[in-house]
Amino acid sequence: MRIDILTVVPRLLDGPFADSIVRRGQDKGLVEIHVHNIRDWSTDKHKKVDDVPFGGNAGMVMTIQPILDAIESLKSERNYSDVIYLTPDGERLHQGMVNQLSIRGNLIMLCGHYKGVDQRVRDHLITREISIGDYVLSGGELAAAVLTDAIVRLIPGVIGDEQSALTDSFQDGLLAPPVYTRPAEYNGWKVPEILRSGDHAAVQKWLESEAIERTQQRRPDLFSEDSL
Ligand code: 6GU
Repeated sequence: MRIDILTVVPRLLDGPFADSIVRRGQDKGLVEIHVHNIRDWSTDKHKKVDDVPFGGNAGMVMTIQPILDAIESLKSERNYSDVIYLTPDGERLHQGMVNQLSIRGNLIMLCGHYKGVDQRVRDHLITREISIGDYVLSGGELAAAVLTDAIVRLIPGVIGDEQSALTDSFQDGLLAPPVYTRPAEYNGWKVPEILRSGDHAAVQKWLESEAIERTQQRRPDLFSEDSL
């Protein structure tokens, strides 16, 4: 899979893909992540990428030209299954959407900045609009990083068996159960006896009931329909 991210602040994305699991996915050749500066496509003599809004409200709006040219140039090189616009008024991201996106083809992610992009970009070029939650970020870049991370870790081969994405919180509609490691007792704090019993079936049963209890306590909404 290939993910192309279009932004006016590419430096915001220097960090998130350079380490850990997303780095491993790239090193293994399972995903390519390319961050592009929208300004590089601007035909304006000052490389402008924004302008004042029609109607006269405050703030600046990202113009069509560099975005259209960037998307067209990417599309002329390969196929993309979606052109995603990261925006707080998009569909709120959940694990089910991430699962879907991880088994589709290449993706373009457009990061909004300022007051966002000209509506005609959204009408004619964007196939999907995604928000990562009900709060406002300064731009779509951190949201694109979140979405990319969530997708990449699901690409087969990126995560080893030892970390299994299937046991993540949300993947089975439940929050993950608590985890413990050695030592079995520290500072007087003990690991639950059942985990040290060696009874694999009993351990699995306990973990499942802990996951259910944790979900009931913290996120009862996950038990209602359409939450995944
Ligand atoms: Cl995708 N963009 C911005 N600017 N703010 C957000 C968001 C996206 N998702 C949640 N808040």
